[in-house]
Amino acid sequence: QLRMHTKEQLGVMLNLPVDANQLNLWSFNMIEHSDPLTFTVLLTFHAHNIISHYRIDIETLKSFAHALTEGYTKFRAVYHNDYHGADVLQTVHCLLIKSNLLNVFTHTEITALLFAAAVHDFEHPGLNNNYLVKTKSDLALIYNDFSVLENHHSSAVFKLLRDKRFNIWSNMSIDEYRIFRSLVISLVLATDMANHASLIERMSTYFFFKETNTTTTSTDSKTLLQTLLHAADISNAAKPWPIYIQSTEKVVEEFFIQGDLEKIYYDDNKPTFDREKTDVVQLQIGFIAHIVCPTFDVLSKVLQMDSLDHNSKLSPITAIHTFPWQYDLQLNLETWRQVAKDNDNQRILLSQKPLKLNTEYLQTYVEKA
Ligand code: 8BR
Ligand code: ZN
Ligand code: ZN
Repeated sequence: QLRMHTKEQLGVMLNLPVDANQLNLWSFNMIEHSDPLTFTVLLTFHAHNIISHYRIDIETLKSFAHALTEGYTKFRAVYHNDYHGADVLQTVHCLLIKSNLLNVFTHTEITALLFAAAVHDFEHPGLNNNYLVKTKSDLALIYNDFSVLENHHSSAVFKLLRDKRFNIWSNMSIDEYRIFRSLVISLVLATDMANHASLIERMSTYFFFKETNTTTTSTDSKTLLQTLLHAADISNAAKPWPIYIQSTEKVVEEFFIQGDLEKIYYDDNKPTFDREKTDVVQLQIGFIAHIVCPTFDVLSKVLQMDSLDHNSKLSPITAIHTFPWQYDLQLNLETWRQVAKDNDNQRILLSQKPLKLNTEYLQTYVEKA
């Protein structure tokens, strides 16, 4: 395979603010860097041989990253912006290199996964599907209320690729492009949180068959790719506390802006998230316990299982080293539970209006842990 530049050369040549090794870290904090999509797309695509394999012109790739950034920042969403897109891309890259999954997927599948991660929230308006449906928005009408945002993210990015200036896949064969496009669409659509339960269920059914030896098939690769992207999408709760808490402040503020709009413009006395009433501590405990933990549990299980199939068994020490997210996830959940027990301080935390998390106060719990 033709490799145009070594890792070091690409970073230096393009004068990128981050080097490839930094992106291999689970604890990499995207918020600390500006123009995050450009360096993350360039470095991760290069690391997985995508630039050389598809003979992507670097200027076209930079133009694409730029156009992607414009779409992600179009509505000035507090959380669902270019940082989130770049963060999910970097996290998917991290999950791939820290597991044995690189040998499991085809190069087309890896390319589709990384591309889907980069584009999965393109042109996000900072309002959720529920809001778009109940306000009878144009988007909801176009997509008949079905995964409105996710349909739009995927559709809009493929429209962008129609423009020669941004078409990074011009050298992909027609047959490969058909497979690639179908995979990207199904990956982006699977990021709709409404699909969480069915995705976990599909993964669990696979384990049941595997454990009872009623099948010899290996994991359905599309389901596994969807789980990886879904996990990366909610991974900030499984990152070291300072990263997680910064993201949470942004997610929650985006929810509250939606709540404000619901109250002001739609006279809705039951807004989705009311900044006066929402208990952020309980919201996060619920989010971690019911969404994030089951997702990462199923993922850890499959990583251990697939490494059994394709490699020798991992020792317990290797497993801890390989899966840093389990440790951070448990610690973050435990921290919120400590905060929830502390009534006086919780009152202080929740009495601030407009509600903001008191990061310094919360930090004391991490230090105690
Ligand atoms: P999307 O990025 O695809 O929108 O998925 C993330 C969703 O998970 C949020 O829209 C929200 O519903 C939920 N969530 C909550 Br609650 N807390 C979150 C957090 N700390 N980080 C990320 N998502 C969170
Ligand atoms: Zn999304
Ligand atoms: Zn997302």
